[in-house]
Amino acid sequence: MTWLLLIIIVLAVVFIVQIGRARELASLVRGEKAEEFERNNFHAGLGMVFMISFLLICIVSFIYYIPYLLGWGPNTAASLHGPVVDSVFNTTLFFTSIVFFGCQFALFFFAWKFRGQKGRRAKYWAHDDRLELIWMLVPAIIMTFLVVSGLQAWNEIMADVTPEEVAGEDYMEIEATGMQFAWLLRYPGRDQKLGTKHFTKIDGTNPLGQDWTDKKNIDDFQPSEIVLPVGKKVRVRINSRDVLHNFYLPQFRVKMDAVPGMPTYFVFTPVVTSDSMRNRYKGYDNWNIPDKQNPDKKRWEAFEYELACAELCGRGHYSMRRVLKVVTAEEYAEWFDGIEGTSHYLNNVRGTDKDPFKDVAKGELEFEQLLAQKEIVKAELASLQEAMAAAAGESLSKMEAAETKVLAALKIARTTLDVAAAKKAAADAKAATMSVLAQPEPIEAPATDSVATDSVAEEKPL
Ligand SMILES: [Cu+2]
Repeated sequence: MTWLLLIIIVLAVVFIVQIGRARELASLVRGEKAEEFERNNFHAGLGMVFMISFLLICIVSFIYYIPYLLGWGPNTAASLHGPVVDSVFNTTLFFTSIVFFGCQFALFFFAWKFRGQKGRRAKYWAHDDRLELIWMLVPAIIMTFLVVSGLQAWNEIMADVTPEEVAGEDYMEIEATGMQFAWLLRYPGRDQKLGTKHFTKIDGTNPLGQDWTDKKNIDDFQPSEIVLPVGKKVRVRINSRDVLHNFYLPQFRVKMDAVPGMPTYFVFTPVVTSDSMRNRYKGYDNWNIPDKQNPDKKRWEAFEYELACAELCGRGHYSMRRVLKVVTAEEYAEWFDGIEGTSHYLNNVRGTDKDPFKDVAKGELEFEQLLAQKEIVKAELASLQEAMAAAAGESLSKMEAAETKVLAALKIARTTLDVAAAKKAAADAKAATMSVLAQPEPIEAPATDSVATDSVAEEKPL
């Protein structure tokens, strides 16, 4: 049955083709061009219809996708240099759009206008100096403008930090190392200095090849996500352990290859916190649908900035994703406080055969002492706050004054590299809490009626 159908179809096709040929021959014999001219009219008209609908689809789809396009709708840049990148893109888009629409129009319009018609003959034109001048000069001027403004933007965006700028004060430095298939992140710790490393030192417990004899490595930690304080300039050192990867932060317009054996960098300043970005997306329909990974939440609620790999680096390329959070300076200090104790050295190397400071008793290393002093200040703060929650009235203001002192001590304990300063801060914190807690002053009862009657009622039996 199938065979029979197939044969019928083949025969039908052959039949149609033969008829077409016969008609062509017939019209040739009769010398009639009329039919050809009619076909020309029809096809030229179809071309015009196609052009108009194609250009309309281009415009409509552009408008439809605006909420998804970087640089448009809610996706304006979240970094300081981002608007420069966007403006270069948009300027280029402006000129290429003119060329695109002009070319498409000319292509179909000329095919229609100069279609073969009865009595029309082609005109021979050797060349036209004026025309050639125009089509050489106009693109040359536009290209020069695009290249020069692009170069200016490039120099502005790719500028490194200057030697006068101090790490930790004017900017912070972090490190991202690409490998198949993950990003290894490293923060410099409270000394703000990334320790040295060498690829020959890479092993099971030392994924980055850090040199443990370098004390700058002791407080370096490796978080699973990037957290950055808003408004702070960040310099990212970008490395690769194996093949080409690419450090890509789309919302920040940051994109740089990670090249094995050749460190690269990118300096940028995040200016929109994750929370503000979520608020921005809240107003858009395409962000108000359930999130794919987290169906209980809307897309805008589940939004996090992401670090992606933008270099097709192998089978697991898609999994090279890390969350990036931009937070306020206070939130950053809290996060840093909680995570600095996860120092890779302290948790994986300290006390093992690979530890060059094995002989130093545990707890005696400078960094360990600093962490311990910080814990003392935090404990003082906790007890003070606990007492404040219970107290009321006049003593509260005294406690608040003490709290301010302890918070100042905490700031020192969190950031200092000086054990003596940390010890002094801890002592100050202790003294401040003691002054309030050790000799509890008569806490005046709040002047509410119920409490007043209660105390009177209690006193009566005595
Ligand atoms: Cu990759």
